[in-house]
Amino acid sequence: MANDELSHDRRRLRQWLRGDAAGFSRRDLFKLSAAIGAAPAFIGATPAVARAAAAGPIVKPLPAELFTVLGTNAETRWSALRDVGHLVPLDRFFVRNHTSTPIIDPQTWRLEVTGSGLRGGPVSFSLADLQRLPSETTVTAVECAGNGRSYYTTQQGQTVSGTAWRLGAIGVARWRGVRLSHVLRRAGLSHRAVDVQPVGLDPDYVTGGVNLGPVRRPLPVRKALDDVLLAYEMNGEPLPPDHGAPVRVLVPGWIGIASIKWVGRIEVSDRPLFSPWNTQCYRLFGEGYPADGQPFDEQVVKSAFELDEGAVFTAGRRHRLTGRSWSAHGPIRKIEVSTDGGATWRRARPVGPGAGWQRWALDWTPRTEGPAELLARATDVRGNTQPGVARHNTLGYLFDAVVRHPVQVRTAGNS
Ligand SMILES: Nc1nc2c(c(=O)[nH]1)N[C@H]1C(S)=C(S)[C@@H](COP(=O)(O)O)O[C@H]1N2
Ligand SMILES: [Mo]
Repeated sequence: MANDELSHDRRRLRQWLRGDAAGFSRRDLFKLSAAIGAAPAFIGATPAVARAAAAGPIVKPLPAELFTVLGTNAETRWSALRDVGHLVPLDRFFVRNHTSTPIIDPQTWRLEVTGSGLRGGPVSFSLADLQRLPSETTVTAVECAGNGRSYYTTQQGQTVSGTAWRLGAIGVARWRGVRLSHVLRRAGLSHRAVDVQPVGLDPDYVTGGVNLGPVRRPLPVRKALDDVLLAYEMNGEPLPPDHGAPVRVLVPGWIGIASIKWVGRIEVSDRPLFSPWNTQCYRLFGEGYPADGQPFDEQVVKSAFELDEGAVFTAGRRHRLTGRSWSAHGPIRKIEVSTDGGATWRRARPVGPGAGWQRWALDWTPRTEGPAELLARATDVRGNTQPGVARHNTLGYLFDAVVRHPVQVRTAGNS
């Protein structure tokens, strides 16, 4: 599967280099780099939905005990996931916004499916139309490709650009919606379709004075027809504004940018599609990577403790360490934890189900006072494990190395 995706991306790249692609051409990219301004191809039709600007980039409250705010984004504090169960409650699910959360009227919202990959003309669906179709429920993670990015710098001394996430740019929820395959078939999907590109209704993303247009990223038709949902419910509630209300795309196992929020249009094409989100960003650039960047879609293996950095423990007392590990390539088979900076390792005990991620626990009785480092290393059923060092790329994606989590041990009475 991973190799199929890679060869699809490579094929798409070759076609793009030949200029044989729709949506975002190499010339467009050139124009962009020259900062001449927005090419007409970036500007989508203004959707006929009621939309009001939100007060800030994020609508829900962002209390400091639940979130760390990073620009237009908010990362979940791992200490806020202790004792909350398998799913991340909506009040603490991380938010990654390129611009700001739009407020969309679900009554007038429509999804337009359009493009050369349909047998006929555009087809539009209301929310009620989608809710009448058979629904499906899945427990799945959404994780930003840049989750853990800051550790390239703090742990490996490397320069990267982008939001300096620690490990809180992931959440697991129960999503309910309709299969994208269902909607595409109803819209008259042609056998000639190759790419499917959902487009967000949030404001255009402008960076460095250049308008990149609405947030969008193509999926190969095979993935679109596989396990992708158009989700309208999250943990049994209507999708909240910050997470894509009324409807978002949910692409299991793939980097968060694939899961387009506030989807208003889906372009289905008989030619490969391109957007800035699969050409300039969300590719691996740097030493050992091709000059045009290596495409990637799937997530890697990671682990985190349900603790703040610098958490304090009492020497001589037994503490329960808890955390979570996850992989896009299958269930977690083994979690090893070190409480002595990596010198010795013990197996942690899995807790609860393994959908989206695996919770785990192990007891620790620290003996000596002073700073300590906790490490967790997961291995999935396919044998993918976390290395000591993540392979550097300039945009800081896919940090999979074991994170060294600093804590303090104090003697009783001194805490
Ligand atoms: N329309 C739109 N969709 C989007 C984004 C965005 O800014 N606009 N951000 C993407 C990124 S980079 C991530 S990681 C996920 C985050 O989903 P969440 O905010 O629900 O946690 O949404 C993706 N979908
Ligand atoms: Mo992301």
